[in-house]
Amino acid sequence: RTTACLWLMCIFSWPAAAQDNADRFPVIPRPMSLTAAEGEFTISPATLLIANREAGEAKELLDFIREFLSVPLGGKAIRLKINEASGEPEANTIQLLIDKNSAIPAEGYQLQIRPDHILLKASSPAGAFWGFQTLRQLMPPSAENARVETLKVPCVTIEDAPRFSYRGLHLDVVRHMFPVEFIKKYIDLMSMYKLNRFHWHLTDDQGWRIEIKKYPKLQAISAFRKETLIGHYSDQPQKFDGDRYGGYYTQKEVKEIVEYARLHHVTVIPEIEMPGHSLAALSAYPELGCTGGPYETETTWGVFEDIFCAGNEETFHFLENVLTEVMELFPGKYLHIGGDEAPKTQWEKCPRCQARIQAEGLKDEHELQSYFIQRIEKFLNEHGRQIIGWDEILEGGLAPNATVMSWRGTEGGIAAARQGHDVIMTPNAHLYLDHYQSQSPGEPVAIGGFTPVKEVYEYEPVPEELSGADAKHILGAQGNLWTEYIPTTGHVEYMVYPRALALAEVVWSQAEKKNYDDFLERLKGSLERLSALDVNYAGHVFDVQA
Ligand code: TNX
Repeated sequence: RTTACLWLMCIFSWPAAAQDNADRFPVIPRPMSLTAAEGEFTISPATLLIANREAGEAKELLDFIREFLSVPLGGKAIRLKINEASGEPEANTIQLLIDKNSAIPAEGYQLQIRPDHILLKASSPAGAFWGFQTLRQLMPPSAENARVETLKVPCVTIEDAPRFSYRGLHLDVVRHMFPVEFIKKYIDLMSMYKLNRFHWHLTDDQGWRIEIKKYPKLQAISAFRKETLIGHYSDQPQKFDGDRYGGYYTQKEVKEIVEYARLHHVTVIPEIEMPGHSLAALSAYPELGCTGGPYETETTWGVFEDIFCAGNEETFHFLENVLTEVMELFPGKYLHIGGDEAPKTQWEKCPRCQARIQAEGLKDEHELQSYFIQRIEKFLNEHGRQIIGWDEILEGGLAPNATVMSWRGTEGGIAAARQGHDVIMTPNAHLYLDHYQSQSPGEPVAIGGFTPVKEVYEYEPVPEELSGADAKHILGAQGNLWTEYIPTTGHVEYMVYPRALALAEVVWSQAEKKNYDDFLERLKGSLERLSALDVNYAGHVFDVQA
């Protein structure tokens, strides 16, 4: 009877408590454990930030916290004391304790808010940074952009750690290009929701968007096309240069973005597409294609037959030189080499490709693609880097150390994990943010599909088919934003938010902690924050007031 009683108490008290927690603690992604407490702490200009010695060494983190707080506190940074803070309560302090020997998991944190002090503990600066993002979400939304009367945060104890180490968001800057400042904003928002991998799609048929000093024609020719895709949009000036559309990020700008991301604990993964989706490069260097061209940077979107020639040694020299400059710009372990949608039509007709198939004892053009990717992988591995490729790199045999990004569903990811390869799940049915998100008649034209926020939310990255050691190969998941139909920054934000918040909960929160209704409640608070940050989220795709 006691059990039945407890059970009844649970079902009757739980929804109200959940609602209350969601209102008071609108944290996304949902933490592992959250215990509400009475009262609140007021952060004021008199609050002292105390760091233990290890936290004191994380200078960039301390700067980040103080700069963030200086906005709501009216321009002045709070005082900072670096010492051997013990974690004992000390009135009107925010105590930051980092101890690499503590039992708190990597990227995890503990946050305790009491009426007279705040304690934030972690085993790494990254964990403390994510903990601060939680604290940030407990502040009033106006704290983001304005001086506030009082900066109160509700009392609570939170213990938290991510479920997956790879929590990705992608952006295609080829089909349409976006300013450096916007890329930074994109990264800042990612980090607010504890997403930590920015997949930057930099090259494709419609443009080449990264400066490569050794190949100036990539800047002069490949970076531009005759016109923007899908007609002309008028709500934002297009990047036109005379009568062309396009542009590229200089190496200086790339470095700036990589550094900005580093300060936000986000790793940037650049993608240089090969052997397909390469018409922009071929338009400047036609000798790298099977027919010798001429080629033109594409003004429509799709899958095109002209791709890098696998029979030509020059192709490999070119790509190795390009990747050498790319490696200098991106310190992360992974480089994405594409590998998707590479029709074999030209390779079938190309004498040099056929000669290569013969010479290498390959069965067919699929094995030739595998040869191509393996050669590039070997080059990058020799430089201490790892490749990620779209799931087509399974065809003809996986490169020995490749990580697979499973986009045409989950089958590719399942097969790769069973072969002992790491996998990042990005199945288009659940995680393609270029799909329609509502059936409202006012939706702007999208590429197709229908992936409402609930569909994203309900995605489970570890397929039922995998267990044990195979399941451990699922590093995480990623949302992709291809921009064929997305010409402006406002439109990017409209497609990404709020769906990226659902994604954040998929990759960070424990599966058993997920609850869509509770998510919607917390989303109300988050949307106010996004408004304060001037984010053009899609508010009408669901009724948050319901
Ligand atoms: C397929 S996803 C592509 C992209 C397109 C996208 C549109 C992938 C690896 N390749 O080139 O932009 O569909 O949804």
